[in-house]
Amino acid sequence: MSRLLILGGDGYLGWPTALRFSARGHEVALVDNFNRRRWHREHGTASLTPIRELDERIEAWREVSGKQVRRYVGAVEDGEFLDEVVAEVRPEAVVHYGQQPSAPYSMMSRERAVETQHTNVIGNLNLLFSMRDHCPDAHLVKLGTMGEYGQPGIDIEEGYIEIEHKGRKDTLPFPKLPGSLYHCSKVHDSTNIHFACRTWGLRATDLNQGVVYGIQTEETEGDERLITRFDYDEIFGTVLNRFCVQAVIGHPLTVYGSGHQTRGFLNIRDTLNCVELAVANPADRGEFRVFNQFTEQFSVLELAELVKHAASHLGYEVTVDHVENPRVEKEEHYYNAVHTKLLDLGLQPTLLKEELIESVLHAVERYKEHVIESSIDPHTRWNPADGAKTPAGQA
Ligand code: USQ
Repeated sequence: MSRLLILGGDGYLGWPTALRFSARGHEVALVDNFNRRRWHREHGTASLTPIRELDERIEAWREVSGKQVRRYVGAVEDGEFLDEVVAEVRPEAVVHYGQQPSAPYSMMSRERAVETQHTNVIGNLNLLFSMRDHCPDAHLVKLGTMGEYGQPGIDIEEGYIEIEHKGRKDTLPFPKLPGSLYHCSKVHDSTNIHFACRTWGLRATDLNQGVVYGIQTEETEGDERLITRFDYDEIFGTVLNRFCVQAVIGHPLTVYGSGHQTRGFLNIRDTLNCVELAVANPADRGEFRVFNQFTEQFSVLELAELVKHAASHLGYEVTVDHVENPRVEKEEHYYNAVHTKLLDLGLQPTLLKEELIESVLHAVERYKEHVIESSIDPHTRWNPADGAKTPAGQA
């Protein structure tokens, strides 16, 4: 049993992660300032699933499991607040999800871009100082993103690449080509964490996670009061979750552009398994370790076809639309990302089989009357001046 601090513990992944560690007998404390709930209120969107207030969730978990989870309400950007929490909890591991996680949100306006980078970069920096000062031996498990690498024309390695240049060789951080100002914030975080490991001897694992899908985890499925949020709007919904909602309500699937964009994907259950593996196998003092956290690669169009097929077995007639791509991103590109380090630690991937899509579709059916259809179509453009045109050399 160890003491664990989870930042962003009210979120899509943070809440089920907290339950997982609590179920395994760890002493869990959460931090959240409910920004995510606020952002949805401001945009007139909401989780499809009826999520309870944090205190109600914690109380429900106590009833169900007999376990107590502590919570601290405050912002990670508030360095004094975070410092007090870290000093009080003295965690052996910190799992950091407490960030603005949406690429479209970061591209909406200057204000949203600044907010994203402030929340993410300053929050992470505050955490590094607090860990240095109060728990320098603790292990930081930070949620990074596969999107830090972008889509280079070479294989993507796990964090580092051996480079030979003018007759000399070195192993250096893998080059980054982030695709949004949100993804840029994660690159800045990685640089700062790496620096803190080299300079102060902290230990950290950056989990460069792909696109997550799914609703239920082992701990949440028993009691509806424990369910996690599930977003499908153009800002916070990720692509497969969006397609499942669209299929159920009869909205054409919104494939952006050709749909040949390829990404790494993983089930929410595997997010929890990966974080557990990282915590159970900490990095060494001074080590900045990077794991590529996804289990399968798909193009967006392949996903649309998979959802269409699974939904047709449940009696839904689904159409696939190629909408003008609101993002500036490569649609035709090479993509081959190494992801063996978590498998080496024992990860058993949950693969995207038809039954799995059907189970998400069934969960969506249950709450479909909550869907706010006007929040589905994409309005946030990466480059408003150019409309949705792709710049030369990017297509
Ligand atoms: N896409 C569509 N149609 C949609 C929504 C998205 O074609 O209706 C496409 C996008 O153009 C993009 C791909 O699907 O090419 C993925 O988009 P997404 O919105 O599912 O995911 P993304 O913006 O990349 O961000 C999400 C999470 C973020 C995480 C990232 C991992 O919101 O927190 O870091 O996935 S990764 O994509 O590997 O960078």
